[in-house]
Amino acid sequence: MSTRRALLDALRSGPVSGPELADDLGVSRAAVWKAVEALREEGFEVGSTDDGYVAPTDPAYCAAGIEFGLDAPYGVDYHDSIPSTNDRARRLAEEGQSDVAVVADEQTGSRGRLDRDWVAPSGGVWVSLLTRPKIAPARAPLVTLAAAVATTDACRAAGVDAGIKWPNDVLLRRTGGADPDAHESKAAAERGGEKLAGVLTEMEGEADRVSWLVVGIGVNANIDSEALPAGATSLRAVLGGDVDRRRSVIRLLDRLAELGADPDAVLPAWRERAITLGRRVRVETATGDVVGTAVDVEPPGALVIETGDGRVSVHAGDCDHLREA
Ligand code: BT5
Repeated sequence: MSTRRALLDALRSGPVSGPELADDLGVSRAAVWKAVEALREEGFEVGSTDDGYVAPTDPAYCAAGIEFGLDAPYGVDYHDSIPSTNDRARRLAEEGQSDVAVVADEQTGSRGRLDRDWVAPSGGVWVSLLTRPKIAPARAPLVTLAAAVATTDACRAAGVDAGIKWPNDVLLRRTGGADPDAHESKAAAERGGEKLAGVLTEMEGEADRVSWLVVGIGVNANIDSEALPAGATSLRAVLGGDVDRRRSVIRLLDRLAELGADPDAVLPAWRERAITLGRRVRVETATGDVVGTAVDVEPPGALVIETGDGRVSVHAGDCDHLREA
């Protein structure tokens, strides 16, 4: 383990003295001091007390700040501004890396699915996790569902009532009322609610084995809704104040790691958080529209729709929630 990471881990359980850490790691005191200085330069304000070095009470949103609170075994690659965290993660994959979370404050060329643009100004949680799961490519949709679950849980922990629209949109859940569509834009109404977050999964692999997988998650966190496209909202807009992005991204990554280790938990968790199930939907697929009532999601992530002509399983497509007939 690097001195930097060991220092961050040691700081989690209270003050740690330089000599103690140098002894534990078998490195020089100068090396420990250098690591402390490097963390400070990164924006992670390590304090010095009589008992040793202490962690900042409110760590900054930076690589060290995120790694400091993270239980999951991921390194963090942080950028103030980058074209796309997914593109950066893909490049790291090509270099042979794994278990890295690329995080940015702002993205200038981020992507949605099917090469659509994703608006990602400063203030969002823009993160792409690179892993090399030992699964067949056909099982990869499960990772997208897991990402939607983890994102929903992070939004809920921040105090926002989020739910999932198949397959990967995290929306603000409607709170009922006579005409639930009355206060929403047309775009949001067609989508089934205002969009808080989206997921873009990309991978490379052979027929039977994924080589690398990048799951990119964009959460509109501390962003004004005016800066977002029609039909989108943000945690700030809903809460009337800002969330601790550091905490949110840590929750997100830890939850993803948890679900990655327990794939059987993903579908039940997804079903529990779904807004789509029980709704009338129209899914635009490559071979035409499927209209009916969404009744289930089945492995590895297909939506089961009850149509006039029986049940149809849809594996990919854009899903609109329709008004009840
Ligand atoms: C998605 O695509 O929802 C996946 C978005 C993934 C973004 C993350 S951010 C970190 C990582 N790095 C990347 O470069 N990408 C990932 P899709 O379902 O195709 O939705 C895209 C559509 O949502 C656009 O065509 C817009 O209509 C709308 N949109 C764009 N930006 C948005 C935003 N910030 N919030 C809500 N909706 C948005």
